[in-house]
Amino acid sequence: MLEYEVIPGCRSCGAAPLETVLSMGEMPLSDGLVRPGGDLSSEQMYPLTLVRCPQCSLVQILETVPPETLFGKDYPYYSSFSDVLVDHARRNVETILDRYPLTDESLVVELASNDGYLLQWFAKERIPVLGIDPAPGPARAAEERGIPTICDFFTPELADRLVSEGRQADVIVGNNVLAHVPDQNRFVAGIERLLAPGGTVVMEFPYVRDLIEHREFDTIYHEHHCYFSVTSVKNLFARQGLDLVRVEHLPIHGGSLRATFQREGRPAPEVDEYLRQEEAYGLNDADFYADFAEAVNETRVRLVELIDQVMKDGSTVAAYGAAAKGAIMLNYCKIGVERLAYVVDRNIHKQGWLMPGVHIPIVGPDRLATDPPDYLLILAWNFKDEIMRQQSAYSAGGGRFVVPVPEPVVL
Ligand code: JHZ
Repeated sequence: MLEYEVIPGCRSCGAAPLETVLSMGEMPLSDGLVRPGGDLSSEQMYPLTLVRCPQCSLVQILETVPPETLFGKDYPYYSSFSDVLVDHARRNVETILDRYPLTDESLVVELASNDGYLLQWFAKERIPVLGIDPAPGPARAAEERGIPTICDFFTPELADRLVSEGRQADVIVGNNVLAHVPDQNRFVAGIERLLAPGGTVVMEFPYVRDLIEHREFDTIYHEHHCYFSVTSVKNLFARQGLDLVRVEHLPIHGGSLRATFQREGRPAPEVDEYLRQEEAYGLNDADFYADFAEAVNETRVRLVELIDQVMKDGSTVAAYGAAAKGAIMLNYCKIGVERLAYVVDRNIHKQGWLMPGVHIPIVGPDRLATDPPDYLLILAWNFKDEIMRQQSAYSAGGGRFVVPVPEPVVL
């Protein structure tokens, strides 16, 4: 198997050449945690280049690492370790149930259902569910909480198999999965085939406008092949006969869009409003992305300066959140064991491992009580409020939090 491929043209419309927005050099896989005691020198690094399509304006990365490498047996991301995310999923389900009548004869299918953190809320209402997720650990965790799960990648062929078994979906949910797919058109074609007549598709994904405006460069990694706007996602689904009927802008994960699609759907007024705004704002023009590389570099320099300054004054620093974005932040800024003592994470599947590339040990939150640093860099800044609430004892003891983006600040 090739280690990675470089796409010849746009992942959505096929146009070439693509325009470079940010070259991030060589990065490790953001969820490729390293086993301590292993051969650290054999860790694979991959180029990472953010580009945009001048034709359809889709922002994407050039490099495709095979999905089997990205979401293999040690994939460590389990959604249920954030209370805010689980609650967000519960409210998402409530909204879907308010808008679309479902019964015990309906079927809700979730693509990238992870550990069942979202489908559990449908199941509680006795609505039949099916999860699909290629990562064995999270899929097993979902099964253990009673969520039937197919541990596989979602493809048009899998959709056909489910349809032939009489399992068409009345609602298809896909949160933070669209970007993870290298071939978007095939994936959406599969969604269209699986959808029952009159069915609805509800997708959530990070909004590229927030990424650029808030310098969320650490959310650029090999798992995220694409960075969508309303315009680009509308075009992608329209190609497969699915109309964008609703758009919501949500704060989760640093700013996400929830987009709803139906066959021959009638768009709510806000859809046109979002499209108009994106056009007026220049989101589809090269200029919008022109200063991003410089802005990102500024954040990187300031963060390293801030850490070096407090260390010079004799303070110690550790980090919170062995997130995928954390791996990119540390590697892009070259912040390693010489600066950070450890990275805390609640996820027991990450504890005991080392951060990709920089090999900083991941430990449980107890460490903050026994060996508190003077400064705690919140790598999972998207959950900073939840984390600071949980760690009120740390701050009461004099510990300070550092948030890295959009610009590093001490709170
Ligand atoms: P978190 C994930 O990215 C994975 P990551 C994925 N690649 C994706 O697309 C995006 O989300 C959208 C921990 N934590 O969610 C849990 C605590 O320890 O920001 C996680 O390891 N205590 C599919 O990995 C990490 O922080 C806490 O109180 O960048 C957060 O990772 C909380 C709230 C979190 O995403």
